[in-house]
This record gives sequence, C-alpha cells and structure tokens, in this order.
Amino acid sequence: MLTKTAQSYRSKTNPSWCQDCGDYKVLDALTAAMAVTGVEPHDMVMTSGVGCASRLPFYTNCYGFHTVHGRALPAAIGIKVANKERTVISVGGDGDAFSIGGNHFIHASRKNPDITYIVMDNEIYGMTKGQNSPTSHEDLLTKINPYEVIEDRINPVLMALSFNTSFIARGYCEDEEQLKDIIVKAIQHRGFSFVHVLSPCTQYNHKVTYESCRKRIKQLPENHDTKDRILSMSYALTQEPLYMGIFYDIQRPTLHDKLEHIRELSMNEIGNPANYTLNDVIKQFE
Ligand SMILES: Cc1ncc(C[n+]2csc(CCOP(=O)(O)OP(=O)(O)O)c2C)c(N)n1
Ligand code: SF4
Ligand SMILES: [Mg+2]
Repeated sequence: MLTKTAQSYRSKTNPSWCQDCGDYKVLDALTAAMAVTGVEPHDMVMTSGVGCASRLPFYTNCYGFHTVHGRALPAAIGIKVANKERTVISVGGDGDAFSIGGNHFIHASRKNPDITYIVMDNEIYGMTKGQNSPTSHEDLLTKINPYEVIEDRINPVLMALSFNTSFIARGYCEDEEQLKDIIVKAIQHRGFSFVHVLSPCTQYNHKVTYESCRKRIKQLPENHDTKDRILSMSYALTQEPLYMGIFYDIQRPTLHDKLEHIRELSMNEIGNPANYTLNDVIKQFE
C-alpha cells in the first residue's frame, strides 16, 4: 500500500467557498486525518445535508451522498447498516445539524452507529446569506432578527453529553493539527463520534471571527477524565472560555452489535430464514 497524504483524498473540484471561510481548514484537517487512517478513498463514504459546510464531500474523492437539508445522518446510518466495512463520515453546518436535522442527532446518538459526524459551526446560516442558527449568539442581529434575538442558543456538546453520544470532541479550524488528531480518534472510535468544530463564516457573522475564536478558546486539562460524563458536562457548560479537546469517550454496544444480537435471537427461535418463503412470512399475518 502506497503511503497516503491529505492530497490522496482530494477531488479535482475547487471549493466554491468564500476566500477566508473556515471550512477550507476543516477540509485540510479532515483529509490529513483520512491519510493517517490509511483507509482507501473508495472504502470511505461521506454524506452531507445542505449548506456551505455540506459542500465538503464534493472536494474529496471518497464516495459521497449530498442528501437534503438535515438528512446527512439517516443516510449515513443506512449506508453503514448496508455495508459495515465502509468508513462512513457525515458533515454539515450548525443549521443543518441542529435546526432541521436536530432530531436525527438525538436518535443517532441513541442508536450508536459506527459513524463520525463533523459539524462546522459558524453560528449562522451561511449559504442563505446570514440568518440566525440555533447556535447563534443571543446578541446577533440579522435580517430575520433586526431588533432582538427571539430564541436562546443551544449548546451542542452539552446536548451530545445528555444523549450519551459515545465520543464527543470540539476543535477549532485554525488549530489544524489538533483538529486532525481529534478526527483520527473520532474515525477510529467504535460507535457514534461527534466532532463540533468552530469554523468562522467571514461573510455573514461578525460575532464569530478568527480573532474572537482565538480569544474564546481554552484547552481541556491534559488529565481530563473522558469517562466522567458529569465532569465533561461541567466543562461543556461554559461558553467563555469555550473548551477544546476530547470531552467524552466511552464504549457501548453499537447499532451493528445490537442488530447482530437480534439476528442471533431470531435465528434461535425460527431457524435459518433461508428455509422460509415469502408466502410463509405472509401467512404469519393472516
Ligand atoms: C427543506 C429546506 N429548507 C430550507 C432550505 C434553505 N437552506 C439551505 S442551506 C440552509 C442553512 C444552512 O446553514 P448551515 O447548516 O449552518 O450551513 P452553512 O451554510 O452555515 O455552512 C437553509 C435554511 C433548504 N435548502 N431546504
Ligand atoms: S458564506 Fe460564509 S460559510 Fe459560506 S462559504 Fe462564505 S464564508 Fe463560508
Ligand atoms: Mg452555519
């Protein structure tokens, strides 16, 4: 096997992102992480929803499924169930993940499929030219909230901890080396891994700039116990500073483990399904 580089995972398509968009750095960190895993591009599948961040799979040469808004996760889960040998990575933005797709995040966490979810959070809807998203700062006035922001912001890492998502981390796009290491661990984690990434939109969000992010972030202590959910929650609760690193990393049965167990139980009860015809199955419901 030839040694892989980040470039081994890039497609020939040039990103259509604005010049300083944070998503470029996420693409660099992700493809560098893919190279570390050494998994062949044709053994990886990426899914995404809709938005600027969701364009990322076009810029890799892995298989890709650009789904509809908010539906990156159900597509990824289906792909993994159909073919457990594939490495499956979903990507999207904060709107895609936590507005229209919010429900899927809850249930993916419950199912614990062996897939990775990377959310590029710019705290705004970038693609549709700057509306408030669920993670927007309460003071961010936009065309849809010209006087005052109506809704409170959500806290993605705290939410994931409450769902017992089995791997939870946060990175910043400018800290590419740390982000790459986090993504490698997320991909190698057995179960649902969630990586929350700060990735500024330089066009529409004047509250989340590279400068403000640098001021805001702080590393989790080196000896942070990633099995301690309550301690992780206490770090996740604070917005200032915003902690970076791996919050939580546990092992619990994956969706695949559970489906295999159910298959075993049913085989014990009814024997090999190959011995049944479709008519035999239909008769059970007569
Ligand atoms: C069903 C549906 N509703 C609304 C839209 C319009 N729409 C496209 S992208 C988007 C928000 C994207 O925001 P985010 O996920 O944060 O991605 P970003 O562009 O900021 O990277 C919306 C509302 C759509 N495409 N489909
Ligand atoms: S609008 Fe914002 S999120 Fe979209 S490409 Fe431009 S900088 Fe990036
Ligand atoms: Mg966004």
